[in-house]
Amino acid sequence: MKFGLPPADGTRFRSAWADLAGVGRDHRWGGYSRHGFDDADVQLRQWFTEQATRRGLDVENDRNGNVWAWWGEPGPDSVVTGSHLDSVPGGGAFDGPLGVISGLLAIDELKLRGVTPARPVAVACFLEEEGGRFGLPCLGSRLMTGTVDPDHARRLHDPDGVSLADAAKRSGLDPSGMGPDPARLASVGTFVELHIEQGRLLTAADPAAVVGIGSEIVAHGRWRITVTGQGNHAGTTRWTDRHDPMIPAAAGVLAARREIANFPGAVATVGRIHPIPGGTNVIASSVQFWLDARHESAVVTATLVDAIVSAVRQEAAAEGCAVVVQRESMSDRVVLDAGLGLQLSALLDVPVIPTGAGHDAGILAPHVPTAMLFVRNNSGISHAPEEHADVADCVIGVDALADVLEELVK
Ligand code: HGY
Ligand code: MN
Ligand code: MN
Repeated sequence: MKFGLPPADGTRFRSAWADLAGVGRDHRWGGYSRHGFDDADVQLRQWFTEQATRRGLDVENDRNGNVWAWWGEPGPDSVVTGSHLDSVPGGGAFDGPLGVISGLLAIDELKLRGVTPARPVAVACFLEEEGGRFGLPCLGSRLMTGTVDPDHARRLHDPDGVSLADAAKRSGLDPSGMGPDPARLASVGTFVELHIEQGRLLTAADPAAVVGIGSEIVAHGRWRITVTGQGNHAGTTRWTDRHDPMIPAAAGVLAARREIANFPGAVATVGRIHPIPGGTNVIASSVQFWLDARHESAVVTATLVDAIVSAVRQEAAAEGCAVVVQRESMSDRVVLDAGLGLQLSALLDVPVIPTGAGHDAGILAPHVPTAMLFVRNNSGISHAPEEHADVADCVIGVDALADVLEELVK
């Protein structure tokens, strides 16, 4: 970048990347399934701890399942980078791990440049950012910042009925300690998360740009909708006798697509639907499906969800089914630190773009000056096995992060 040495060669990046390539591969769907405290997550945390220790960093596992690697004594003027190691089910390799690996390699870069930080530096890995196992995104950063009740969190369970508390215990973390960690939060002076771009706003802003800076994160939430009908025989139950919960659920899936036309800039998705019992020749007794809705305004997001839910309720009334709607998470729009953004934009001379994806940076932003760097994703595809950033771009991303850290640790 403008100030840095020529980008670090790709060798170190490729080596770190290769370490993770086989961890948590999902042979059913392709891509990766790495979820909070599962075997892949534990293996990735061990890798991170080993990599950090090898660099002489002091590794701390905090009481909320997050891992911190410190260069210098933690203190309120620290500069923290990092991201998450978990994925969505069948997700890509870059969402999360790119930020963690880039943090470690950016520290290498600072040492290669002979930088002696005047402030403590850390690389953080946050627990279960995707919410892929326990259903609540940014679980570790929410626990640390006190934006989720720890008792509620401990009771969250995965599809197999394993609670967060039990999963934490199995991985050696005492769940009774989970909860707000003001001292740790106070030790974060500035947070900068590097992330693969999810979408195509960077390329749209500047087709030649490899790195971008985040300006804001849209409001977004998740709702679990349960439709209950009457289980019955697929072959012998006359149409007039049916109370098929799949019909209102299908109305919800279609309404999610139809209603966004009435809310410009909004998106709504049903990517997960679970009929019970799920037999081919069985009319389901109930159906659970999850709605992911987003818009820069939380009010518009809620209005959009209301419109979708009313379509479900309308169909359920006609089908003689009951509907229960539970909001699983909601994050308001977050504007990232403007001053920091301007400082980094001047330093790196790259585009500034919003994002429709949630991040731990969004959870920390109300508490500490926070910035995001995005690395070019040529296809824009994310949360899918095709998610990809070129090594050359990732190396430039590491160099940009090193420039940012060098600037902030003065
Ligand atoms: O779902 C999201 O927006 C993020 O990728 N966790
Ligand atoms: Mn993600
Ligand atoms: Mn992510």
